[in-house]
Amino acid sequence: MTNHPQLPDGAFITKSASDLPVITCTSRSSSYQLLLQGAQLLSWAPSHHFDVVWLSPHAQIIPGKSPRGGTPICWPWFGPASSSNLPAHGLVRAQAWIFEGYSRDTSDTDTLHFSTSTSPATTPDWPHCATLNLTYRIGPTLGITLETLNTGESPFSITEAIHTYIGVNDARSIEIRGLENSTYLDRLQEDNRFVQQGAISISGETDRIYVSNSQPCNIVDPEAKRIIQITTEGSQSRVVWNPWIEKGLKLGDLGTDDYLRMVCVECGNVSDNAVVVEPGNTHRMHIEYSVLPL
Ligand code: TA6
Repeated sequence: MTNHPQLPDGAFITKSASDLPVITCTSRSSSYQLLLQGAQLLSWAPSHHFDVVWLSPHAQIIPGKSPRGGTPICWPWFGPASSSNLPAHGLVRAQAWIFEGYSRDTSDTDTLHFSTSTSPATTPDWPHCATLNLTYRIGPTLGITLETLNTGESPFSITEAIHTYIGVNDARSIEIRGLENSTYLDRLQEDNRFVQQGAISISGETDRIYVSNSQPCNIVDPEAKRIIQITTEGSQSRVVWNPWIEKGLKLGDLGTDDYLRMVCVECGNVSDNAVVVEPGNTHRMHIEYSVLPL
C-alpha cells in the first residue's frame, strides 16, 4: 500500500498472508500491529508487558473478515443485524477506511487517524449520511476515540462498541471489577436481566451486556501481576464475553486453549444505551486502557 501517511521510526507496513497491509511498530514505549482493513488494532503491548490487546494465534487475516482479536469496531449496530443477510456487529469492522494521518509525540506515543462514511448510495443497508472518525493513541497507554458525525438531514440511532480482546494469563483466575450492582442482559439466557453481584469471574461461556454503567472497569490478573484499567467517556455500556471451550472450538479461529488467554471487555453504547445523533451533531466515545502493577 503506497498511498499512506509517512510512517514514524520503527513502524513499517507488512503484508498478511492474503496480502492485506498491516502496520507493525516497535517503539521505546510499546509494540503494536494494526490492520488497515477495518482500521483494527490487532495487538498492543506496552514495553515489558505481554499483549494487552490480544490476537488469536489462529486469527484469519483475510479480505472482508475481522480477525479474531484486537479491537473490532462495531458500528452502526452491535450484535446480530436486524436482517439475517447483514453482518453481525455492523458495517465497518472489515471494510476499507481512509488512513488520514500518523504522528508521534515526544513520549513515543503514536497517533493514527482513520475515517469512513456512509450514505444511502454507498450503504443502502444503512441509508444514513454519516462520517466516522477513529483515532488511536498508542504508547504506554492506549486511547481509542470514535466520533460519529451526522452529515444528513434527519436523526439516526446507532449502537456501537469497541470489541476489544484483552490478553490474560488464565481467564479462570481473573476478576473483572467495576460492574458490581449493574444490570446486565444475559445473552445465554434469552437476554433476561440480572443484577451483577460482586466482581465477575469466568468459569464458563459468558456473554453479558451491562447497561447504564460508565464506571471504570478493572481486569485483575493475579498470575500476570497486572491490572488492566479501562476508563471511558461517552460510553454507557460494557460487554463481557468469553466463549469458553465448546463455543471457542466452534468459532474456528481460536486454538484449543485460547479461550483461557483472552477475555472481551468491550465498551460502547448497546441495547438500552442506543445513541440518537441529530443532524449536524457529533457523538464522541473515548476509551482509555492502562496497565497497572498488581
Ligand atoms: O461481544 C460478544 C459477542 O456479541 C458474542 O455474542 C459473540 O458473537 C462475539 O461477539 C463474537 O462475534 P464475532 O461476530 O466476532 O464472531
